[in-house]
Amino acid sequence: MSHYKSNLRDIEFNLLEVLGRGDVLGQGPYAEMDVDTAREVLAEVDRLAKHELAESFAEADRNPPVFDPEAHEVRMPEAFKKSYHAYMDAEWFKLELPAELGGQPTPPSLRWAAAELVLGANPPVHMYAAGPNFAHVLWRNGTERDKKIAHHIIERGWGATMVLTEPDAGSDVGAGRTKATLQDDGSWHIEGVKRFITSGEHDMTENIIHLVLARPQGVEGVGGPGTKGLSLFVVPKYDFDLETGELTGERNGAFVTNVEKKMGIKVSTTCEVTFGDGIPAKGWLLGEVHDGIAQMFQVIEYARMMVGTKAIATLSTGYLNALEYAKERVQGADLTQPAKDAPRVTITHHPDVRRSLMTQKSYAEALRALVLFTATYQDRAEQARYAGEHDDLAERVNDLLLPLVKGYGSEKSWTLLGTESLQTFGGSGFLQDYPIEQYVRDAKIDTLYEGTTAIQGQDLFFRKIIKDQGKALGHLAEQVQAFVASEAGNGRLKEERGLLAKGLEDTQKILGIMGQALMASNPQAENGDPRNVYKVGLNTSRLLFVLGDVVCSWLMLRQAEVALERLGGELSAADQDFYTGKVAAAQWFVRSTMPSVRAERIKAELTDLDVMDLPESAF
Ligand code: ST9
Ligand code: FAD
Repeated sequence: MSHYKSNLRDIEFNLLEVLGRGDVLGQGPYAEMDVDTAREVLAEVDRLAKHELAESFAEADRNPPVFDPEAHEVRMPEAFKKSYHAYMDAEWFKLELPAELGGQPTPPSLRWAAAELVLGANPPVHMYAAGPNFAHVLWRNGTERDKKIAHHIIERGWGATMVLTEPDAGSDVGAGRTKATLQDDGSWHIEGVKRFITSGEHDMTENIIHLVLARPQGVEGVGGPGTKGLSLFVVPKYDFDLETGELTGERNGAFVTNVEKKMGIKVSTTCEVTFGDGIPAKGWLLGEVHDGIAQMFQVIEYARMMVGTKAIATLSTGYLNALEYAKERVQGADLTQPAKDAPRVTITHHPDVRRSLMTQKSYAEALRALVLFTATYQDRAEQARYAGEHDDLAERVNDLLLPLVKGYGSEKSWTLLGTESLQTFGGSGFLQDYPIEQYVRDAKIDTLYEGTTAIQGQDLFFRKIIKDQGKALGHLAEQVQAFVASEAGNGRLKEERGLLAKGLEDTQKILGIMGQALMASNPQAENGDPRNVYKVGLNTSRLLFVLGDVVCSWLMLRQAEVALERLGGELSAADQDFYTGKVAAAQWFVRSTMPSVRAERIKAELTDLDVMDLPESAF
């Protein structure tokens, strides 16, 4: 039986009943992808995910890839290879590509909905399958040469990687020392050691294309310190004929010199890659422009969305597995039946188990809503691009929401998988007989890679709010405020709308405190002291969490409003349950998160510099 339990009903509810994707599907650039086709796509990806993709999930964890350090090669588990090829052969990657690259234009919201199914069933399949997506980046940013490489990647099914991290350059990408030296033929030689490179080596594709950030040497005006001095290079594992894509048989000097042993997602190879040690590592400057960090952020933005989607997909299947177990596990008597010989009941009868299940359900559904809501702004931005325009607001709002999807989404998912989903199984959750222990191990990474939670919190405040001058946040806050002031829910959601209003107000207060601290850190301000910026840094993670809770509360109440309308009409028994559950989950989410925002506000008000003044030796 498949470990993976999807929630297609909720995905379709989000897309079609709440977020109005019916107005986007089948229109303009997406003319060929109408609502019926979208449903078929989701149904087919769901089937593939539950069967061929999910099949190798546990086996590949127990029998991870084997690294041969002499040959610098990795042997992948056969079961996983089968899953990977089943996915690639089905060509769902074409949904991600524009028509010029042989793709099937599809709104991002539907793409992320389908991605949830793959990422829930077997996340590393999605990562190894990213070659065509990387090709899209080459095609979008590249010269004619890069565009040819993009076509080879897609047509020949090559793998690809994003190569930023070095031993001394993790969060601080700008500390990278890998260098690039221009050659007479216009190519570059890369030298340095990169660390933690996902999909850096495997035996599932004939070639791997590395997108490497390196610092150009000896060229005037480029290669300075920090991230702005980094350029992006296209570095293949094997040399190939540019016109045909045929491998020449020559090995390029990009060798995997170690594969990490990890806590989770073991089948996803995490590699040390050494460039230019002995054999030169030849590469090309992407687009022949020195704009590496901005180009790489196109990949990072996608990958942050992907990580957030992976996290929530795992929480959702974790919850559904826990629910199934709880409905069958008989243990203890009902709390109202103190007699020693009272009948034993399934654990769903216990209030604390219900608390736990509803917490899991409401977060899984809230985080899915966040992912798909974010994707609707990607729909807008992409539609504008197709029309040769630029939807500035849509891009800003998407940017604002990304740290919530990635940072808040991954923290909530990983924590709840451990504290609630696994816990529901009691001791059995700790065993490999059930998928939960692997979910917990596999989901922890989501709070770490693609920028740790601390980095997401800082990105949210400094870049997405302050640098943005509050434009995107203002747009969102207006929508939340309008909802609060509305009659949404026919009186049934009055209390929750009140709680949301208070949560929004408390969040605005926290932002105010942070804004004041930032201004007070300006040495030019009256009594300005640069150390006041620490008070901002002490609150960035807090802001990430409270804003996540506020946005999700609002999205859940929007869902409840739709559900209440549906509940007024004729419904099948399944739909009756679905919509009843929706209203209950929304009310639960708002009642359990919004009151805590007041406590967070009080903590923010109490922020001082004591912890920064404390001598390190006192920790
Ligand atoms: C990793 C991979 O962890 C793990 C999973 C692998 C999965 C593989 C599969 C992925 C599939 C991908 C397929 C591609 C699909 C693409 C399709 C699309 C066609 N937003 O603030 P500054 C830029 S990988 C946008 O001064 P610092 C911007 O250009 C490792 N851009 O930063 C800016 O200039 P400006 C992941 C941003 O202080 C410039 O950077 N590692 C953003 O120099 C400088 O900005 C990390 O994520 C943004 N949010 O450097 C590192 N932020 O301001 C985490 C910056 O002029 N560390 N830029 O616009 C950070 O993010 C740091 O904050 C830092 C700081 C490095 C940016
Ligand atoms: P550090 O940056 O050393 O951080 C240590 C701690 O300090 C963290 O808690 C962090 O939040 C905190 N911290 C650091 N700086 C700050 C700051 N300025 N303010 C506040 N707190 C801070 N990289 C790639 O390039 N390509 C990949 O494909 C890739 N895949 C990966 C796969 C795996 C399994 C792993 C583990 C990592 C991968 N990475 C990849 C690297 C990953 O992106 C980094 O691990 C991550 O960005 C954090 O860097 P670090 O590990 O060096 O931690």
